[in-house]
Amino acid sequence: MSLFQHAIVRRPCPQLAEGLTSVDLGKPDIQIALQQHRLYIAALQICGLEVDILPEDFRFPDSVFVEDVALCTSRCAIITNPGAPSRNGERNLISSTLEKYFNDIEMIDFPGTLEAGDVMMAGEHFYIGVTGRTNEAGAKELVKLLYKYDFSASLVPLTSFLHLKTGVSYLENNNLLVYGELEDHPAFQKYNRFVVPKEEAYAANSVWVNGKVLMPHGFPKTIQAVKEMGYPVIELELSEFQKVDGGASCLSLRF
Ligand code: CIR
Repeated sequence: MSLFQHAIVRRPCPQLAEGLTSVDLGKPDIQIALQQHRLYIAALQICGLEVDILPEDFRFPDSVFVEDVALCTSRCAIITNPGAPSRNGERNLISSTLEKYFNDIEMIDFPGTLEAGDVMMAGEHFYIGVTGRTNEAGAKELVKLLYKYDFSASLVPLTSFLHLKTGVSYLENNNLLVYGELEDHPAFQKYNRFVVPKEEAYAANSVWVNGKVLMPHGFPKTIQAVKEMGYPVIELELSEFQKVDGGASCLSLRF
């Protein structure tokens, strides 16, 4: 596996409380969110990444979830076409930043929609969730682009998750966290899987960064399982992002 050198994040904006959500955990507090975000950046830096911090954008309440607007691979970057109407304009904010790091930049376009929270990289293979945000046309456009860069890809149709990575995280070395509708999915049987218990569902979205795993604080069984897989864990308070359906991976692009 290759190590990441860079991350891109975007500061949360005061309108974060107007972000899309499917849970009833109250409204995020922007001051606490900013502090949690600073510690998230520090965790990426501890993992050796140089972090490019983009300014908040008050026009887009969900723009802190920068993972959804681009897929960054070792060979190219692909700007997505978010399926949530309130988030679609976020795709226009990222290209100048990506141009600093990538010679090859591709785009997903209508009728295809795609959010990169639906894309999970496992070595040279990419799993693409088909969800309310990523339609089949968008997923197929992405497959074509990935093949162009000598990667492989496959589609994972989903029924209940917001995004694919809501319920599955690849932690390298054949290790996987998996939850809910993906527990018995044939595509993931070949991995060494830890099935995340229902009460810890939020921890199914954890993120491997250069040998360490960034995980939300407060999910002891899953954290213990990841430690037993051999990874140092960095626990992060992400409560304010959880209130608007955001998890550990959503807050950065890593490459
Ligand atoms: C949304 O619904 O789009 C945001 N409130 C949360 C996005 C989370 N992103 C991710 O899982 N990659």
